[in-house]
Amino acid sequence: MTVTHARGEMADGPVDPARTAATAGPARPAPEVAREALARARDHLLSLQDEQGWWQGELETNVTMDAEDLLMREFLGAGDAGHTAAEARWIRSQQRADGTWANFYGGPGDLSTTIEAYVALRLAGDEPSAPHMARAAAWIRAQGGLEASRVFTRIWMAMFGEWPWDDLPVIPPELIYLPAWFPLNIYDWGCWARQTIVALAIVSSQRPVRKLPFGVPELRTGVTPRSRPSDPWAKVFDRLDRAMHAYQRRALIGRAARPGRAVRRAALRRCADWVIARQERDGCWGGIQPPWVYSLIGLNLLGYRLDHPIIARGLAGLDRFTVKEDSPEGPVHRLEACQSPVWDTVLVMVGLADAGLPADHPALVRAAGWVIGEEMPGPGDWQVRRPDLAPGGWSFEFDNDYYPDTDDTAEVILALRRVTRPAPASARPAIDRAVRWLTGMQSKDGGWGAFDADNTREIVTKLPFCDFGAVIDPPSADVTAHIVEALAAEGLAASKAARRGVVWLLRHQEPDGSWFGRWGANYIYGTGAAVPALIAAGVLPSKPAIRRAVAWLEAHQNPDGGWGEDLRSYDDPALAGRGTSTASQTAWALLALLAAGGADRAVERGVAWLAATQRADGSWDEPQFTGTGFPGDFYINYHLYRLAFPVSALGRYVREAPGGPPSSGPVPSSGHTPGGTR
Ligand code: R04
Repeated sequence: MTVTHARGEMADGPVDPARTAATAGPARPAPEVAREALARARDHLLSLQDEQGWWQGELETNVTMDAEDLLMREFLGAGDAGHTAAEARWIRSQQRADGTWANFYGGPGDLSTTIEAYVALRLAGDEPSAPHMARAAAWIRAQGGLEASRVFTRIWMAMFGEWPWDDLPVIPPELIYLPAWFPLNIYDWGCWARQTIVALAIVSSQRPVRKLPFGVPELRTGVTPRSRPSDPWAKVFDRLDRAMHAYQRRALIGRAARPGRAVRRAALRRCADWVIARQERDGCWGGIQPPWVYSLIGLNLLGYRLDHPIIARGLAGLDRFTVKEDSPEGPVHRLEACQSPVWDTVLVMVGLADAGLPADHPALVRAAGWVIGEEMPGPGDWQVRRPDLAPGGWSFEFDNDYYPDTDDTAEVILALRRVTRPAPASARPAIDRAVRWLTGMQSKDGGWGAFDADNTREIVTKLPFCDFGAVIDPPSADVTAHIVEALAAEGLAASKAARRGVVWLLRHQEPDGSWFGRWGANYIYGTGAAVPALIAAGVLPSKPAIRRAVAWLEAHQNPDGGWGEDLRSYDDPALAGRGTSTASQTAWALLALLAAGGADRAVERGVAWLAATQRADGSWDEPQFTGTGFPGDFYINYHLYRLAFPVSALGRYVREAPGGPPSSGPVPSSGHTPGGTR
């Protein structure tokens, strides 16, 4: 790893690593404390850059990733004793005293996660009589058992003969034939759900059963809790599902020649071709674990053996998503649900530029060169809704070429703009393509979804197999804000697209003055995105919408000076804006307050919290998850959030504080106002 510390260009010179931030003491003037904290964090970030120019923090989620990896390997016969033991060590290490596993740090036990972890540990050899297993099983039964778990968990159990396929919703492969204008066609699904459902349609149509060497009757209660759906559409689909079961029995199952079989066979071929066409260079599907795992299983069931290049590449790719560590008990493996190099790199670039790194700093130039090489040339699934739009965007991961997203693309624009001297020759045309693509991806209502335009058909959410996670990709405040901010930075605040985005944001402000956070936790993330964007787009700081947002942030500042928001706020409105202070959430609140102005005391207390809680190495501890995959169901701890966002916030603070910008002396200015947001 080459670390590009250009010492002469650093604002405050080297930092004594032995000196902890806490010794700075509260009596020191805030700007000076902030400058020191910023220098430490900036240097730490610089030390983490890969030689190729990118940054990537671990993307931590929950043990269903590891459990399903073990289950998949058992199903495919692709297990390896050492890997199994290492992954089981990780799963065991995450169990809590009450026997449960949670979906996020400090969260409540989750039934489906605990069931999957339990079965995976049994696969690894843990006996049901072991105290940690007995505790888990007792808790599972008390929560309603396997019968009360999500559809995905029961599909896994059906694959091992521990749950009847007849008691699962049918996912008909014939869905692939529905034209893109017809309700419930696969392009009505969010792209992550689309890829998962097509693969699962293959799997569930085969109704495979590969027996485990043991049973798990201890996880059953014998009571089926499924109450009749109350929503009228859910009722319709419930009846349709029963009809589908009857059709499958009569038209498809059994040895005699049956009507429908030829159609089914053709549908499966078409699903398989659709899946195969979307495998990435690195062997993944969509850069995320669920479609990856189910695509491998589905294709295997259709006859693709483990040594077929598609399957072999898929399994090898999973290995590159496995974090490997040593422990006193032996190696520990855990699987990342996804990797975030593009997202992390551009957030860090913005942070470092905010911290005063000059626009021609080697770290930024190298990062920009790498980012430009990651532009997606097309084609992609987004073209189904925008067939006439030219490609030009970025995705989140190393390899996810069919699914560029608008959120990453907006942040890429904001990052590349901060690297101007010497401008990589290809930056300008890439930024121009990105602006055109983003403009074309705007949804009808003026907002932006993450991966698709107008992906808003609510009816999809009523299907019986959609009991987990978001399944559509409608416009959200955080994504819309990032795009408005990027358009404004490009001088396009007066464009029709940006103005409609601003109107969308103003219309979607919550009654209490905050904005909802779809991809980050939660109202602090949404508000931290919306306020800087609105100010950048020319909304006056004195406008009521901005003052109400500032008042909301001030009212939710913790007594310690930081901000935090528990992920349970997605389900419990009383927890909106409330929770233990974290570095990333404190930074989001500060970014909004700094953009809006007029909250000096709150800003100083927030900055003091960041300085006082900083580690000696310049980073922050942040076990709390502040990233959102699916509100209510799936959460992410992005390990670089704790650094990238505080560096932005401290950098923008220092730039305006008495004593001037963070970089002094012969450092060329970036040519932009702080953060590009003023
Ligand atoms: C931070 C916002 C950036 N921007 C792009 C988002 C990229 C990551 O999106 C996803 C990540 C995911 N993980 N796991 C899933 C997932 C989906 C995403 C997932 C998918 C299906 C099922 C369970 C989990 F869209 Br079922 C890490 C917005």
